[in-house]
Amino acid sequence: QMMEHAWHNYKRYAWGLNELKPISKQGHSSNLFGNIQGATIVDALDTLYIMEMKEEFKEAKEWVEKNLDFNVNTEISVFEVNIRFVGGLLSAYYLSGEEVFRKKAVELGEKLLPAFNTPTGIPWALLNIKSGIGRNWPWASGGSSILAEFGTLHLEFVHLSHLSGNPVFAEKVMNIRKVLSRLDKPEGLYPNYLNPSSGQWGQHHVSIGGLGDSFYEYLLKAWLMSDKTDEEGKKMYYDAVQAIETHLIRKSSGGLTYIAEWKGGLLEHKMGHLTCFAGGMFALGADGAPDDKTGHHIELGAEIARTCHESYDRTSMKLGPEAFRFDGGVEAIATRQNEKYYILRPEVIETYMYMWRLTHDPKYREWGWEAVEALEKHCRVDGGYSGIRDVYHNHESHDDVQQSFFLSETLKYLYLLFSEDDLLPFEHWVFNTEAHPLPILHKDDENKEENPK
Ligand code: DMJ
Repeated sequence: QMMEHAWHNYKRYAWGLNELKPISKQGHSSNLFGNIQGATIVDALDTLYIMEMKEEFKEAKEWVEKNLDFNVNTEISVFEVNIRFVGGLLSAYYLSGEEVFRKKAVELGEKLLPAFNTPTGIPWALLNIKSGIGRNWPWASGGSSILAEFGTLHLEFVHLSHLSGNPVFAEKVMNIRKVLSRLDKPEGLYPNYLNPSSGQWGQHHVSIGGLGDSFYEYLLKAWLMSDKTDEEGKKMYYDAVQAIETHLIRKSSGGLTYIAEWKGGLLEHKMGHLTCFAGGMFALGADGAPDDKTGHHIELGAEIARTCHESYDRTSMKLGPEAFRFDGGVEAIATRQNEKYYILRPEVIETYMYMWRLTHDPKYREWGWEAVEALEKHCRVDGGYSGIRDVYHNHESHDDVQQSFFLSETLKYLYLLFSEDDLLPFEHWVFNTEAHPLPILHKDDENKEENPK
């Protein structure tokens, strides 16, 4: 019902545009996608499919066939377009088998290739998909590319090669790996900024939240998606987790485990909502953890889930802030006004979903249900769902944006949290960072294709 409300209002007020403004009941455009249109449609395709909203899936598919157009003179974020559009199209293809999605995914992948034309092959953040001219965000440490952006192309690009028969996509992302694995890492940590021309790190700022997050996620998932054959991805992931544990993970005096940020060797005792995805990641990676550390990684996931739940529970609205702190006498509470907002993000519910699947502890469903009730009470409006400006207030001030990831991630992870484990089982699927399921490329399947008998 929540998906129906989000979708039908998008359809009514913003059909074909990127996102919905649920209060003003009109379209919302973000410059992340330039003039590419229909972000909500493409991001929501697989959610509609999984929820068996057949009519809606059909109309979304028809829109993609007739209107999704990449022949536009526009500058886009390579990362955002990859995770939402390429990821969304790939999942829609794998779930439905409809050729149009495969074709569009490969066509868009080809448009993104000029982003890799840098001296090192580390891609630009921004790309004009007509001219092929790229550049980096002007604010990013002396012209650097961003770890979470260039490190979050791997899964989709491996699938693009798989589906197109063209090895170029996989080669581009394997080269990113090569550049990273050759570089010295301060204390074994990966700074968020890397200059694509010099191949040197920018500012030594390390984060498992914004600017760093999904790079770590994709190391683990690349290994899982390769049917556990990608030993390099595996090693890089577990080595990184080791360094994160040593240098970033701390326990508050009240007993809450959190992941701090690292700035040139100094810790900032702050954790972002984005960082909360790491609970699910640690638990998902527990199985392959070296040195008998499986139980330890599950426990780490459980502790992060508990801390993130506390960040929700300690607000008036029972929805978590964008960032919360463990200093100045507070724990798991936002202290700065500009960190008190909630924009319908999925990471905490994502972690509940992984923890539920991997432990079946009923508290994760209880916590997920608390989030449902809070979303219904505070974010649901006549025209859809809106973010909130301050989750510590008693009265909502809505930000008037229904983010496309609310449909692709937040609602999908909630649905999976309350479904049986055989819906998109982890043995066969990994989720990209926008919650788009991609099939594991099983060793046996490859043999079958090469030698069907
Ligand atoms: C999504 O686009 C993805 O989950 C990304 O990895 C981080 N930001 C948003 C959701 O918060």
